[in-house]
Amino acid sequence: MEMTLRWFGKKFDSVTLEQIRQIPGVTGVVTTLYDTMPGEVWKVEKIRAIKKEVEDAGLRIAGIESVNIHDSIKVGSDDRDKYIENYITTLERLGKEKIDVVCYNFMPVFDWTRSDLAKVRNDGSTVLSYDQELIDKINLENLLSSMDSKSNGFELPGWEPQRMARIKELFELYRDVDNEKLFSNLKYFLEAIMPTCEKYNIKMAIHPDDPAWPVFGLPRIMTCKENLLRLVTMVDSPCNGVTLCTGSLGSNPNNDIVDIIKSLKGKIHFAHVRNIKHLGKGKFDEAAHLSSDGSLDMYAIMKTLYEIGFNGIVRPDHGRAIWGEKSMPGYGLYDRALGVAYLNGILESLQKLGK
Ligand code: DNO
Repeated sequence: MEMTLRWFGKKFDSVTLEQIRQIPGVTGVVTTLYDTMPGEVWKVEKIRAIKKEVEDAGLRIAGIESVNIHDSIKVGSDDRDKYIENYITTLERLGKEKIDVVCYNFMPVFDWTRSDLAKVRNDGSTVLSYDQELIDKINLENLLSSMDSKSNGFELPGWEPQRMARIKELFELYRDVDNEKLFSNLKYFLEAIMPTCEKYNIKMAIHPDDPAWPVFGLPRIMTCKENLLRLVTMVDSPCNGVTLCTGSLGSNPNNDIVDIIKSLKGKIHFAHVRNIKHLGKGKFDEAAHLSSDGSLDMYAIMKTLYEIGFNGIVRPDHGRAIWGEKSMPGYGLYDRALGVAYLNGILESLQKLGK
């Protein structure tokens, strides 16, 4: 496994490459061209520039998170082929630069959703949290303004203002899209891009829906073992795989993460490993990575990844905001670095015990 950290680029991240370089065991970052819009073809010069910047700092781009999918592709509208062509061009350009893992999601309208970006815990740290009851009560405008007011001034991935300005129009677009339609649009997209992925050995890693159930009446399909297996079998290619995100799948206590990892053997291209604390139905707080701080068994998760021979990229995921750090919510340096140290400790013992 290669330990990485997510990095949003100099302009958007409070964490620097120099800091990331000093976290023991981290050799790469996963990043994106954060100022490109879904559907846009990525410029070769921009790809090369960010690659150089990362390499000059002694790291490598281990993957892209994310190349976002244009809504026309998700909805299956008449102009989708144009956007798929653009996506393929971007993939070719990444492939030529030897960037070979691409994380993406197929969530309608919203990427991840939370009801609070800075819930204060007993230890004084703050975390992202979700409460379905609050979400049900809140109207969209209020949600958007609360996301904005607690984001420490950072633009949140998936909640970019340009996108949120079109929120009503986006809801309208998805009016006739149900789970089956979404699955068939995903299949159409994957079938179109797989030849290019295979040519450059680019591993597509779909991110599960977060939380792992429908929100705001919108369909959501990447929520459980059955649907993830449907995804990996419906388009049969070694490049069609998943991002195993423990926090997203783990938001639903019915998802048995260890079992999901075993059933996806060979299909996991990227792992996001984080812990959450279940607080009741449809309610959870994010937690420190340590197993005892939340509801997930992080040792069992890492052990299963190790045992199925997963040797792809892994990253700690959302951390708490600690020690006074002001960052993009979930993406500070300190708690994610603690997460790396902890996950590396588990890995070292697994490797030594495994010999
Ligand atoms: C949130 C992230 C997601 C993820 C995308 C992948 O913090 O886990 O935004 O990057 O869903 O496309």
